[in-house]
Amino acid sequence: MHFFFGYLIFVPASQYNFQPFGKIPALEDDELNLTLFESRAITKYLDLKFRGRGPNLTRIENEREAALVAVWVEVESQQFHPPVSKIINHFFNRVHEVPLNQALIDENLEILGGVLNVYEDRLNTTRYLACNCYTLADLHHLPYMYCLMRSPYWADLINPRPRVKAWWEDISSRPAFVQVAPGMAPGV
Ligand SMILES: N[C@@H](CCC(=O)N[C@@H](CS)C(=O)NCC(=O)O)C(=O)O
Repeated sequence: MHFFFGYLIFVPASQYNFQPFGKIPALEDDELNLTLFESRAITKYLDLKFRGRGPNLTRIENEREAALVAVWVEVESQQFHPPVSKIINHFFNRVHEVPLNQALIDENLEILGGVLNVYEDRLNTTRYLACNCYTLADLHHLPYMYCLMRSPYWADLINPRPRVKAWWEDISSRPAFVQVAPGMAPGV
């Protein structure tokens, strides 16, 4: 199995042919002669492939929980990802000397604050976003949350929301994430 994940600032993903849109990540599974792209589809596949060998991240055996995982996976993709990616990607573009657009950052910080208010309420009823178990819905937040938390300004979005903060501390201290995190983001 090969996992392709480049370092964007130095090597544009479009220089590779890992996936048809010239982006990363992509995954090749030789065993099944299968090439996958779209990160959320890849994580779902890995959960299926390694079923029984780690935590069950889709809660597939439990109809109710599996349905809630699907909901909160969508929430990450449709509500959290658009504003947070605009902020973080703008920062990365600045490495290429794109001038700072403070209005864009402020506008998206406000949208993101609204999303995190919903999370704060949700985490009052369940330990994790979908249910009381860690699932893909939580895992999908790790990369961009990690970038946010490395900035003293953007971490202020998380710290005043006690349940979101506790959730972040929980999911980011899982051994698998602790292992990969240091390679994830250049100094934000
Ligand atoms: N929806 C896709 C997004 C893929 C994507 O935009 N990847 C970014 C990195 S997070 C990328 O390859 N950027 C490099 C580029 O656009 O050249 C996924 O989740 O895999």
